Amino acid sequence: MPLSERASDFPILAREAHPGVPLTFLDSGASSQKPESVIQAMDEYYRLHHANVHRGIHVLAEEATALYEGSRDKVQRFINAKTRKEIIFTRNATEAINLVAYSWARANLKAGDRIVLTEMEHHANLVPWQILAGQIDLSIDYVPVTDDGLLDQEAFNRLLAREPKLVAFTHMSNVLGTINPVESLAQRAHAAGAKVLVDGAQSVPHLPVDVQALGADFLAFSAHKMCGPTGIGVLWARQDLLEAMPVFMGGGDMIRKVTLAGFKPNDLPHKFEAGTPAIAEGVGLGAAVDYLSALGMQAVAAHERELIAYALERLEEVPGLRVYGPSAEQKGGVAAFTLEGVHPHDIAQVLDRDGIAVRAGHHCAQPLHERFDLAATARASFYLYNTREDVDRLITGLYRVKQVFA
Ligand code: 7TS
Repeated sequence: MPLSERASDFPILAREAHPGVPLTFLDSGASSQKPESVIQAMDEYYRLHHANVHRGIHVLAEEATALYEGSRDKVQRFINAKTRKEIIFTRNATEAINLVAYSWARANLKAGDRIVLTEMEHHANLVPWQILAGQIDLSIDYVPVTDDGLLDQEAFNRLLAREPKLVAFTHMSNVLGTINPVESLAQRAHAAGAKVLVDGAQSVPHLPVDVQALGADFLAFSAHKMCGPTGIGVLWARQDLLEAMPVFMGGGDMIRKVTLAGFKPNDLPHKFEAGTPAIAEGVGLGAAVDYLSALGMQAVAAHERELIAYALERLEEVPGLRVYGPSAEQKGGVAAFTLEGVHPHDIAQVLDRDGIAVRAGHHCAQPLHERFDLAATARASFYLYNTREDVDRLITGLYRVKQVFA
């Protein structure tokens, strides 16, 4: 079955947006929809297998543990991590980045140290570092974004000369769609002596990601943007770094032994997973990985490349419309745009009347919007289940927006 027919795997895509109005879902950058197989896996888990994990000696506890830990193996294979010990389950990408800021950074950075971020980051990869910088007196340098929506490579090299301890950047911008050259950035950062954190929230769902090829030290992503449930995300990190990092949250499961005098942390990956985890969500993430793996991430990426090229071509036809970010070859399936004389929220509201779901606002990237002198954009973001017909409906909808505000 070609990817363009995969919408039928997603029950929600068959519903109407409003009575008699079909749904055109173009907001997968915020969160993707879920295929039947993921919904079924979570339903079945609760109907047949639920118990707490890692502790019981009864049949349900063993089944729940096998399912939950089985998902960790699936994630390991999906991103080609060397060992399952490198897969830490968190609540989402945000928590994964915060884990690195609280554990690795507090143990390894000191007052006066520098870190490098970029102007195109989601707030999730800005605020944790700003909090930390305030607490231990770090300096943050930001790689500027060019008018084309790319990272300024010369500026990146200049900032590396200041010998930062950490360089953290997104693999793919959730606004511009820019796909950053991670291998090259990571290589240069390492040569300058920095550790590298990659925000994979937008890349892992849409592109083949091989952590060994990427050459980073940390990678954060969320299940809910990759056909999985909300409530679970992943921090991948190199085993040696995780072994050396101090524990983050304390409680059950993350310990090997506790006495009144103190505790001994558990082995990886449990060392960083305090308390009862999101078990059903873990199972759902495993099913999502199965679903994406069966389609093949090369195929998913190729489908979205084709779709964004078509979308950019059609959007350019609309008078007064401006799309931000690079050309289709350097971009994932995201188009953030403005329409002359119409506020982005009004665009989204009028499109919604036609059942077309787009996001409007700053998309948790306020500094990036400021860089382009914008308060907000409207954003259409595509996934494997979107089609050229969805793009056509968006264009028709935009002409209607123009009519309403003419
Ligand atoms: N990093 C990037 C690049 C993102 O796009 C997002 C979420 C996050 C981090 C945070 O992910 P979370 O699952 O921890 O919340 N981006 C969006 C978006 O573009 N619209 O809604 C959420």
